[in-house]
Amino acid sequence: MATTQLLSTVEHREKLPEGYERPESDRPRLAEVVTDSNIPVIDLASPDKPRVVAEIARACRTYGFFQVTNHGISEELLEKVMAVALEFFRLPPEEKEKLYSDEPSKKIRLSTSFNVRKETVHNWRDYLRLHCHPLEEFVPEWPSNPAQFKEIMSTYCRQVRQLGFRLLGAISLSLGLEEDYIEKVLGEQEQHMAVNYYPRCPEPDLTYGLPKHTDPNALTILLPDPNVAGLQVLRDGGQWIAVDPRPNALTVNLGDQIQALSNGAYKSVWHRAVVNASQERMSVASFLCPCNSAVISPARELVADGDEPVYQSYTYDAYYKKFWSRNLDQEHCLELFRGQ
Ligand SMILES: O=C(O)CCC(=O)C(=O)O
Repeated sequence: MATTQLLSTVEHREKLPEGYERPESDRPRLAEVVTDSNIPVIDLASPDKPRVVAEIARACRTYGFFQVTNHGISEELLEKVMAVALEFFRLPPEEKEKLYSDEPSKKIRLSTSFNVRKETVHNWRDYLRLHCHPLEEFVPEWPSNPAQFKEIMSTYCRQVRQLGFRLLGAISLSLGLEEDYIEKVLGEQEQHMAVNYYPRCPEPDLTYGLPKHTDPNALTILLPDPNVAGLQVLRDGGQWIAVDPRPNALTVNLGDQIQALSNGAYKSVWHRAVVNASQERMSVASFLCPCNSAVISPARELVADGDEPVYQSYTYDAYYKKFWSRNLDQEHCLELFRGQ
């Protein structure tokens, strides 16, 4: 595919180009979405640690999503990350072409939509996908334009990884497990980043930035655009709710692997990104992923005596391959790993 298919290289003013319009039955119905101010906001600097763990437990059971404040990553760094990411997408087309690929297994690539080789309808998103761990191995291949990109993004990656480990510890405790339980199971965790750019869209009612999906990894930490909402989360009962970005907060969601490890107690929730006609939007998603050989199965302590675990044991490698062999918005990938 030629780079001209990157959305960020052309201004689309009047109509969606061919291939982006969803059928009537699969549109975002933006007028029906509500903004829910109840999405939990958890202050990680609170001295009352048991309370933080209890709040995490409640957020994971009911929403699968929460926002964290006082997370230890400075406002200044968050601003720099957003600014340098935007600068990247503003580079001239010939500069972006150097990094373009639609091969999902490529560890550093600029791409568009989700999986253009498989999907039948495209999504209104360009994204830069970066593998981030070990940093020394991958940073040399990251974009060297803008000049500050590598330094700012690698500083952010290191800090977000530490935050992720803290959260995984709190999530383990909130399940009644040892604090290091999840970290031990996941092994030497991989870390990936998706720097998402959603240009202004002429017909936002007809398409998605990203259609509904769950994340295949363990934990996702999202730096949302502070000025433009676009992330929406599905509640039980089928209501889509818009997450209102809070200044300096990071949005956390559980991936499929935490749902499996928790024996289904915690949910990897469907979410999607919608676009709008008046403003471009960015987000930077950091994914903590089990190492490929990690064996994922429900924690024994969470399977009641006499019950069978909800999910089979599998390696993360097998799960990840299955996830990428499908379309993003098919049934929950974890359903394919249910116990017999
Ligand atoms: O842009 C967003 O708010 C959501 C991004 C997302 O879900 C993803 O990158 O997987």
